[in-house]
Amino acid sequence: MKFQDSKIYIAGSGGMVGGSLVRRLEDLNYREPIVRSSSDVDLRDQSAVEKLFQAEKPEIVIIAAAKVGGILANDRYRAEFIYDNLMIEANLIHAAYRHGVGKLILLGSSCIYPKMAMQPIKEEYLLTGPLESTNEPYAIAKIAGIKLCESYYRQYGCNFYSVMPTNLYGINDNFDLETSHVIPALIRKFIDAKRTGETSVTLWGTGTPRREFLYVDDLADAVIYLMEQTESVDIYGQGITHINIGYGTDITIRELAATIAGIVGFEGDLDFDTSMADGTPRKLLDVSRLSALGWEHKINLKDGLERIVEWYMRTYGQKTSTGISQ
Ligand code: GFB
Repeated sequence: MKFQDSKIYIAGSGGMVGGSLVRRLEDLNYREPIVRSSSDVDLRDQSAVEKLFQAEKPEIVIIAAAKVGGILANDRYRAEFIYDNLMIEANLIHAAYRHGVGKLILLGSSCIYPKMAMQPIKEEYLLTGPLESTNEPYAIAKIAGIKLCESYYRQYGCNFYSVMPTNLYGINDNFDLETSHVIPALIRKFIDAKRTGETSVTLWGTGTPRREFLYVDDLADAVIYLMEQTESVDIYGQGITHINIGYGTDITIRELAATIAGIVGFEGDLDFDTSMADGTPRKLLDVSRLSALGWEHKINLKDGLERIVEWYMRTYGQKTSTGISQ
């Protein structure tokens, strides 16, 4: 592989996605990547980022660093979601340009697309309609990131581009019930209910929204695959600004809940708190571009969920529910 000896900087290596990228490079016998914890380098601070690039001189940068969370966190911490993400992207992309980085890949999110986009969602649907309001600040920051990469390519010829993963799940996810995404929340709720003998579990919204879920190790595999073979000219040359990374099929939140309840062995009822937001009714990515490049997911949803339930029990099994927060 042509990049095996390159100096690759994984920004956000302390998170679920960044950690998985580091493990994937290790599996492929890559040179040890450059990593920094968020307490060592605050990526919102331009001078700190500049110092990091001066010291490490990365040849490739993958941006997995971001302020992320589920539907409630996005809605409640709107200022943090837009400010932190804009600063992280702008600082890293500008430093990569100034220091002559040979390739940069920015990770975004499927929430960049219009709320009522046609399904499955093609890359070219970006900026064709209004966004879902609960995550508009986060989506605007990620769209700005896409446009930063595109603009640095068009003005300076930088080999920078973006990839848009669908909803992700995996080990080291955030299991805090207020700020997490739906999969870790449901795993924790069903395990806690089983443990305490509760007869029902409350979900947010109506249970009818449809979501597509990809295991984080598949995402990491796809990103490294693209890094090895795709240049920015390939992306922009197709008249698009980014490439979707998805699972290919979606399910309703009610079906997801039934699957997780089955894995955990919870046999009680599902209640729906309809005062909580549903968010986008559906966001299934069109992955035909990625498929044409020869990549498909390997871990099916049921197997992935079983792995996470098993990991959660091993990691938090002995603790009370109040002992788990992030
Ligand atoms: O995963 P989630 O928080 O994010 O919620 P989004 C997905 C769906 O699950 C929504 C429902 O319809 C929620 O109402 N849901 C049901 C729950 N019960 C729960 C629960 O206990 N916790 C949570 N969190 N949801 C986020 C965006 O949207 O997805 C971000 O806000 C980002 O910007 C991310 O794109 C991937 O899929 O709705």
